[in-house]
Amino acid sequence: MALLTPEDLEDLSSQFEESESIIERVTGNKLADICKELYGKDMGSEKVGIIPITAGNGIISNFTSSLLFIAQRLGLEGFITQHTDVAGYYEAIRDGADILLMADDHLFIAHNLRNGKLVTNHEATGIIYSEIASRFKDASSNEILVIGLGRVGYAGAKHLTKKGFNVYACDPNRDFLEKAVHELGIMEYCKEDHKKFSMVFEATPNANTITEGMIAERCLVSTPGIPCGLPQEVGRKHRVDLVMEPLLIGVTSMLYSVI
Ligand code: 2YC
Ligand code: MG
Repeated sequence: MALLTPEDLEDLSSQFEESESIIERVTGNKLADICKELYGKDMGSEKVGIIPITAGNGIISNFTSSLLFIAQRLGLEGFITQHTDVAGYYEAIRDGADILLMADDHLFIAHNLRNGKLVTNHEATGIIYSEIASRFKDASSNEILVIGLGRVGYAGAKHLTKKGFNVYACDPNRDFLEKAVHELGIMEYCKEDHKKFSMVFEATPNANTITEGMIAERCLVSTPGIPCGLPQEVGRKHRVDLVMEPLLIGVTSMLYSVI
């Protein structure tokens, strides 16, 4: 999994606000309203404890401060523990946290200590980005393309099949593809079919995974992926709408899913 860099998290608040306005323009819905409908409930007065974790590649500067920014923006009280790791975990619980947020290099989780709900970033990110793609106002059919069937892509493809969309997908890893075809009943996307899509959910750690042949006249690309899967010239030439933000859309989905 590609680890975020401090550069990725620079002026994250404006990246997030810009993404919010694009989401509202192309779906007609605010991100918060999409999450309320998706998870069926609204934010309460939960207190969020954010614990820096030094394991593996260690602290990513701006990571925990970015989480505090989004918690407070959602109207929640939040704090970053003075201590890291286990001492931080103890401090968060001692100081009354209801929801814990912490990430090492393998997993980023939200855990609600009051109702026991636990979610991973990759599940919540896959669900919200695929949901955004599926709500494209100018979609020409209910066929949607999923590029990348790793943890994030698979979670999105599963969400879309449950919603009854005609899901086509591709991934250079045949095992990932066969697993998703077998378990989710999705269809393999073959470029020879020249099928074009107005809704694309891209979840790969690779750049330029989207080609002109894939996209319909009007198209929305929704992707948490860094680097961007949509080549700039393709995006410009075909006036493709792009929802792409490295962290906070996924964290918003995490918090709504555990309240
Ligand atoms: O600062 C800290 O507490 C670090 N232990 C945080 C490590 C986060 C590692 N995960 C990532 O960089 C991201 C995830 C947020 C989603 C994809 N990669
Ligand atoms: Mg990508």
